[in-house]
Amino acid sequence: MVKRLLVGTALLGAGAFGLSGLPCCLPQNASGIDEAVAATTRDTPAPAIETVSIRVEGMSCGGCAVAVRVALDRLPGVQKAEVKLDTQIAEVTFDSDKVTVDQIVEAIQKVGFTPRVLKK
Ligand SMILES: [Cu+2]
Repeated sequence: MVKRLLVGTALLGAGAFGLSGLPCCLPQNASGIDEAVAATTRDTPAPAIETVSIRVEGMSCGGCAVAVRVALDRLPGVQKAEVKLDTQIAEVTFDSDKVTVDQIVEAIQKVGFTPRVLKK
């Protein structure tokens, strides 16, 4: 009886934590996704390929990571975007003739997270 009560309390606590506080999935300004990806994607292969690692602060679940990845994938010039929730790192391979690191950073900000460029 006592044991069962304790388990119930623990579950309640976990539930309360999950529902409160941290921005989850698409926070305040989810409409930013459309703005971030408004430009059309061109699929012409290009030579000036670079990779940037960006720490993305504020991701709290897989939905957050997917939202960031989708926003990056849709940027013209982004060839590949990998977003890892456990390390909070996004690795973006992009064509620097078509998109800049600043634009990539901006796309992450627009879906509600805080990007910090680690290395270019
Ligand atoms: Cu989330």
